[in-house]
Amino acid sequence: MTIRKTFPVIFAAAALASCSSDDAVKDDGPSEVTFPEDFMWGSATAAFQVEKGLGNTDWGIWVKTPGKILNGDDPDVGGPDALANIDADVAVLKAANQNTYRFSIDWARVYPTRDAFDSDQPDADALAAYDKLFAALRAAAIRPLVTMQHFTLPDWLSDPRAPEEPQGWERPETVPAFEKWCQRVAARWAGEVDWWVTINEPLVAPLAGYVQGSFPPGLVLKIDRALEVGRQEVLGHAKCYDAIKAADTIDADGDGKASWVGIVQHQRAVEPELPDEPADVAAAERVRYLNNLWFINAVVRGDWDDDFDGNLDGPKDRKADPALANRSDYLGINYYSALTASARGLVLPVIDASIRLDRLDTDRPKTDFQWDIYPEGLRVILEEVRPYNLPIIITENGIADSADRNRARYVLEHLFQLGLAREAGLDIRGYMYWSLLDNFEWAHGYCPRFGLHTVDRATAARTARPSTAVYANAAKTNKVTRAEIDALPPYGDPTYCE
Ligand code: IFM
Repeated sequence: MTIRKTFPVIFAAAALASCSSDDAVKDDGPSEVTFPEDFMWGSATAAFQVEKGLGNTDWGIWVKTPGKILNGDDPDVGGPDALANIDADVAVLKAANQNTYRFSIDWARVYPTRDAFDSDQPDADALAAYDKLFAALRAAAIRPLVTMQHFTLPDWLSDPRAPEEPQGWERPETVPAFEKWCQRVAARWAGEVDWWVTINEPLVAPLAGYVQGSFPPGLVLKIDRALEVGRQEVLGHAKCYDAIKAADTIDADGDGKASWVGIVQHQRAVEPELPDEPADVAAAERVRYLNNLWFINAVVRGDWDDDFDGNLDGPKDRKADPALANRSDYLGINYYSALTASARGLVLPVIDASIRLDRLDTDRPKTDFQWDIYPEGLRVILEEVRPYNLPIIITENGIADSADRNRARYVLEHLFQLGLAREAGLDIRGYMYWSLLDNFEWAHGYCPRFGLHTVDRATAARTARPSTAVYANAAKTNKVTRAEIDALPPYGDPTYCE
């Protein structure tokens, strides 16, 4: 596979979108932004990051493999143990004025073995635990936003001990099995849930798992396999969408629609490492297309760019495929930061660029995770998705900040940009802070602290960090003012997490 050296039209459109929003964010703008009464204010978690006892997943195997997780951290030791602390979590959500909770239901917890899945014998304890969570949320009038797959897969579909064999989404049985999983979850909890996510960040797992090697199956620079994972996830998403639509016919929240089903993408504000270097500018356009637009084009427009080259003229490409198009009722956007792309360094095949996510050579303040703090970038990536004309939920946005020194400013500045985006006509329905709790940050273990709440490693007690009150006030008043932001201390040095 080769990537075109010319500048395809599809890239050019994205570049225009980001330029115009760049101008907009430089405006002095209003002194406050407001949000509607029915705005979804919430925070997010994912099963493997906050639950215990998921050793029967690919990640469960991965974390037991020496050297894979920073400091040898283990989600079964000293984590939030969320299913044993449901009341505590719902109480802290409520105390922070949140009306929405995004979490995932873990496939391997509900169906611990292939036999259990094939014979549709779900684990009774797992069902009871999730039933209890739904009941507690309902009692607190907190809307669930449920993710069907957040990185982990059952070990009977994905086994990192055999990385040379096809794993997870590469296996032919995974897409049909995922379709069944979605159908069963949606049927069981149709009366509780209206807002669904199919797959969390479908392009992060293949990049980390097949290019970078930090996620299972732990391969490095296996680009063709990574791209195949991305393709299969598009197919899996579309099948899951249809399955949920058929299974969830109950309008649980009375808004006139039984289900809202969306994809969640991890979008970065993509920038050339050297803005005056045309090859870097072209590299940034390719990365922007591949990371931010390729998947959405497939599931919203049905445009299947099989060879990832930015055009639909390849032998396997398809335009407006009815089996893929219109499969996202809203766009779930996870936004944290920028990335830089360059035509130098470790240039990845097909992508034809090298990519840097952390320690960027910019003047921006950094988080404990070495990511740039770049609130204006939120508008940049929101403008990129304006052409899809869909409702948007910020399904994740947050900061690793163990000292809680920068979190309040980070949240309010991002909310301000979100408010500006609403005023500029984008249909933004909600904001989920990542994360409700300090939790297991994948290969980085417990080191990065994203939580609104700390979790005592011995007792699992939750304690709100001071910044939680700032977020809670925005949720209560549906408003963020410049004066509030100006009253906060400037960004301070992070406590790097290594
Ligand atoms: O913790 C992750 C989450 O699982 C997916 N989105 C990014 C977060 C922070 O890295």
